[in-house]
Amino acid sequence: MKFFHIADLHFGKMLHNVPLTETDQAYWVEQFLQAVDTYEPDAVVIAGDIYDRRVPPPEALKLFDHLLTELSRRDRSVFVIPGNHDSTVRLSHVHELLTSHHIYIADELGPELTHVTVHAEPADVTFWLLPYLFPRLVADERVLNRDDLSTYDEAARALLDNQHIDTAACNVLVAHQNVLAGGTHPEHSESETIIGGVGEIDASAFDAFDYVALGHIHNAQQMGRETVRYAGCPLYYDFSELGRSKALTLVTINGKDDIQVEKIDIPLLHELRQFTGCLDELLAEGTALTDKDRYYIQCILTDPYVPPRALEQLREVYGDALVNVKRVITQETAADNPYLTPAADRGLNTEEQFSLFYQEQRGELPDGTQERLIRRILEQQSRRGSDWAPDVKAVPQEDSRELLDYLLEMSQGTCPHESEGQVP
Ligand SMILES: [Mn+2]
Repeated sequence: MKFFHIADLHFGKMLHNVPLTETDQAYWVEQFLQAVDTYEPDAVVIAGDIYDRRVPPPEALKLFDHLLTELSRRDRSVFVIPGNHDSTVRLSHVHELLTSHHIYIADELGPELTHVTVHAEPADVTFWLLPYLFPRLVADERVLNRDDLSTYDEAARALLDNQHIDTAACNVLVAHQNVLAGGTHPEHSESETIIGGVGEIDASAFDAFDYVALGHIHNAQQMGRETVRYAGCPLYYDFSELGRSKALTLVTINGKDDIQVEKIDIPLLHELRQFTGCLDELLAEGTALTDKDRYYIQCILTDPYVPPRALEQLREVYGDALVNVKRVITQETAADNPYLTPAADRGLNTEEQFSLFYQEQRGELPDGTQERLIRRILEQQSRRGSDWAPDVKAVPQEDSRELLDYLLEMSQGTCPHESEGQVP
C-alpha cells in the first residue's frame, strides 16, 4: 500500500509580489501528476492548507479542481483535511458527493473523525482525518461537550481517545497542527503562520497511529519517530526556505512494523537564488548570471548608504527574476553611517526623522519645497486623526519611514523597496 503525503500547497500564494498559481503551482501540479503515473500510489494525502486564503482566488480554485479531477481519473483515493488557512465549509463543499469518486474531504469537526479503510496488498490501511483543531472547538457541545480541555495537547488526546481505533490494523492519521517531539520544536521557515508556543501537541498523542501525515510546518521533517512527519510545502514560499528540499514524500506500508519513507525529487519551474553585497557587487553578479529565468532572486544590499537609483539599476540587470530587495544593516555598516542609529534614540521629532531618512536615502537633505510638503502632510495627518489617508493609496500612519517612501514613490513614479534594519 503506497501513498503520497503532501501538505501546505497554498494555492493562490504569491512570492513577494509574484503570483505563482498559474505558473509555478500549475507546473508543480503537472509534475506531481507525472510522479503519480510513475509511482502508482494507491492514495494521495493532502494534510491541510490547500489554499493560501479562506476565500481563494478563482485560479486557485481551478487548480485544485484540476488536481482532484486528474487524481480521480487515475482512480486514486484522495484524503484532504482543511488547514488553518482554509475555510472548512468552503473546502468540504459537496464532500459527500465526492466520496463516490474516492475523494474524502474532512468536514467540520464532530465527536467521530471521518475515517476510511483502503483495501490494498499486503495490508489494509485506515486513514483518519483530523481537521485543524483548537481546544474551544473540541470542548464544544457539538464535539466532546467538555469543560476541562484548555490546551491543544489535551484537546487532541481527548478527541483521539474518543475514536474506536483497531490498533491491530494499520492506521494513518492526517493532521494539521503544531507538533513537538519530546519538547523539541519543528524547524520553521518564515512562510508559516505560527505564533511561538501556541497550539503545541506532543507527538506522543499520536502513538496509536502507524504513520502521521502532518501539515502546517513548511520545512519537511520528521517529529521524533520517522513515521510522524511534516511533508513541507511543495514550492519555495519564502527566501528563508532556501536550500530546503522540496522532494515529495512517498510512504509504503507493508505492515505495522514495515513502513518505508522515500523522498522523490520533483522539478520546479524556478529555484531560489540570493545574492548579498554592495550595489556594485550585486550588479556584477547579475550581469554575469546567464540563466536568470530559471530563478527567483533576492538581493541583499549591504551598503551603509543606499546609492541613488539602486532599485532601478538592480531591476535593469536582473529583470523579472528579481522579486525582492532587502537591506541588511550590520554593525560594520551601522558604524559607517550615523543615520542608521534609530532616530528615536536620538530624541528627534517626526520631521527631523524624515529629513535624516531622506538624506540617508538620497545623499542630500530635502529642499524647502520637500520640507514644506512633508510638514503639510504631517499637519493634515494630525488634524484628521488616524483614519486619514490620501486619495491614491493608504499611507501607513505609524511609520514615518514608510510615509517618506510613499512620498518618494509618488514623486518618482517608482515603487518603494523593502528596507530592513538587522543588527545581528
Ligand atoms: Mn501552511
